[in-house]
Amino acid sequence: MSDVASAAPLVGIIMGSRSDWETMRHAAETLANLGVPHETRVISAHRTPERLFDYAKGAAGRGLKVIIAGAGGAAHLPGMAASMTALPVLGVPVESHALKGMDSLLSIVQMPAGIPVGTLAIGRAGAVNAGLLAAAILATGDEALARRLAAWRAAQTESVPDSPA
Ligand code: RP5
Repeated sequence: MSDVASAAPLVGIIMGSRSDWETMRHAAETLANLGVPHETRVISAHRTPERLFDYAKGAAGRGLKVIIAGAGGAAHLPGMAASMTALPVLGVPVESHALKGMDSLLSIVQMPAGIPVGTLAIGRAGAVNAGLLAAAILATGDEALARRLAAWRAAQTESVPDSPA
């Protein structure tokens, strides 16, 4: 088992359905690439509300520092998680079949004042950026992680070609 897999998780990645994994795995892969210990769980605000309650209420006490929550459609998972923890919650709108993720985005982004959710882009871009943002939050208190994040960004810049051909 790698150090990242065996270390106590700092980021909890939760999603409303197993069907969200194709999107949310990009958050997990981003954190793994940066060496950030994380865990993944399927938790539905509507189908498993008690699982959500237990997870959100227990997250800080278990040592988690950030929660990434992805859901599609009537995407209440990020907001409900945020209502039950003081940890930063990052919301990823999963692209829905019916409305292409606009329903997910609007469900997640328009939180009432007082309960913040940091909302990312729809789909893979949002999941990748949620991973990067979670790492950036943790990096404010972790110099080694800050260096890994800076190296990741530098490698990305280096990989962009000068011309399209
Ligand atoms: C939401 O409903 C989930 O987050 C998922 O994006 C969507 C569809 O779920 P399934 O019907 O595929 O389980 O709660």
